[in-house]
Amino acid sequence: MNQFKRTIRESGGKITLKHGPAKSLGMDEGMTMAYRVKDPAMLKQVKVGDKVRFEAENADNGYTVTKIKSK
Ligand SMILES: [Cu+2]
Repeated sequence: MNQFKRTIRESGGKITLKHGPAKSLGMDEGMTMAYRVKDPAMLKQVKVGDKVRFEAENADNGYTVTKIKSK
């Protein structure tokens, strides 16, 4: 979990999420990956280790989280 926290702090504007299959994003299997966030303030809405619900889009500059909140 500490490692996850470090990821959020150091990589500026990115968050690493472990998620299940997301067919709408072309991800047929679960994975752990870094996403950009649409607004850096979104990173303050969740804490390391939280279970979250999120929405993401496959944007020109990479997969980007558009909504996120702790469960
Ligand atoms: Cu993914």
